[in-house]
Amino acid sequence: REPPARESVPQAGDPELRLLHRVGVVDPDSLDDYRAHGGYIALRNALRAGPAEVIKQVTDAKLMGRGGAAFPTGRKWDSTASQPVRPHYLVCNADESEPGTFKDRILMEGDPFSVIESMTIAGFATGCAKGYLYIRGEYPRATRRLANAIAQARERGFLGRSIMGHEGVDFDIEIRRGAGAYICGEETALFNSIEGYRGEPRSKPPLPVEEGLFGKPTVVNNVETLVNVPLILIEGGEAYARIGTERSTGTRLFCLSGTVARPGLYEVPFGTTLRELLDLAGGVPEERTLRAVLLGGAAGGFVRPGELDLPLTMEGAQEAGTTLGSGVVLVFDDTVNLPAMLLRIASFFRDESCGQCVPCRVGTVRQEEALQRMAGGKAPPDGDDLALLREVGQVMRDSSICGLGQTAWNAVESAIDRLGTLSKGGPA
Ligand code: L3W
Ligand code: SF4
Repeated sequence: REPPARESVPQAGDPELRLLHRVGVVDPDSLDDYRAHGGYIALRNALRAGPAEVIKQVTDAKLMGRGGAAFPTGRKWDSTASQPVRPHYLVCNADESEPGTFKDRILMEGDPFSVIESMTIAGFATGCAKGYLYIRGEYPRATRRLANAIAQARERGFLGRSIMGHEGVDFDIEIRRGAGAYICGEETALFNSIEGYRGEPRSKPPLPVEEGLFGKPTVVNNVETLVNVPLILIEGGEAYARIGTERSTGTRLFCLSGTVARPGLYEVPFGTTLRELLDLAGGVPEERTLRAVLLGGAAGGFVRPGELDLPLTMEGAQEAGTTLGSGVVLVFDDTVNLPAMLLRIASFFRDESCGQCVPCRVGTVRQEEALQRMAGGKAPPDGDDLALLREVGQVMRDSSICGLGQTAWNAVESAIDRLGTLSKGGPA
């Protein structure tokens, strides 16, 4: 399906905005104002429909996770709902730490009640008695607004016992703050953090839907994923699925930064091309020349200037050898020192590795060292260090416990293979 063409920059209150339609419009501290802007209609619909129907609607909508891995939300919810072990837990992953990502912060700061309503619907559908909202410690304003939203919702009967007067429907939310570790965004490290242990990922399986937080069946969803749910409950799963493309339904938030005229957060239907998205942000300033776009963040891959007609869908990104990740779009012009930027990414992964498994603990150090030698002119860009990078990268990908180690070499590999940055002929 063709996404609708847009010529102007989306503004607060723009009817084409769906996830962001209340941001900048609603008073984020007022439950009454949230309700005046359509808040809690979706929860009412969900309570009337019942848990099985809510899961069916989310499945019909073909909603996929927005944290990076794009797992079908309906399947995840169904797997948890059907677990006989009790209690079940819901976790909203708001530990937004991927470099270049700021979409969840804007949702939480600008429309906090919608995050709380969405969690309540998810908890109801999957039989969870309690939800944890695990938020990045560096987000104090979002934390304050969410805490206020939870308190108001509890006071007015939208959280706690007998939600909206429905006897037996009990659900509450507790906020937990991270302490600056990127790895705590990995779902099982996040469980350990909530439980009071070191933030180290667990081996999977068992999957969280079977044994998650406190060893109980757990649903973990990213903030943006959850905020799609009220839309589905209001318009119906099939209608929702008509937006976007056949396999990537709905809209997606993209965080644009780097060499674009108007960096910021943009919401577009899946299937919009990268060129159209850059145009919405005013494009690359005239005096600059586009060098590459890093799509999907530090674990993603580079798109070349000749490939901008790439449709922004899960499958389109995959075909282009990258991922949409958590919606990062980093634009580089020809003045950017790409090897130095890659070294910065490598240092980030070395710093954030939890050190639990050898391939990642050692591999991220070796990767950084090789890039340091190459960027500093102490080793030729096409010498032995290139072979070392490939070998170390492959070992990390094949044998690391979690996504951090498995993807720590993605951007470097993509730069070598697609941009030739580290080999002869690449820019210094
Ligand atoms: C039920 C099954 N559930 C898998 C669940 C699993 C998890 C989700 C995806 O994330 C991404 C990466 C980066 N039945 C299931 C099942 N699940 N099989 O589905 O699982 P998985 O293992 O494919 O991925 P993951 O390790 O959870 C990796 C991205 O995360 N990333 C950074 C993200 C940062 C942000 C941010 O800052 N906001 O999101 C770093 O690697 O894109 O694709 O829930 O349990 N059979
Ligand atoms: Fe820790 Fe890295 Fe191993 Fe993940 S891959 S468990 S971050 S050492």
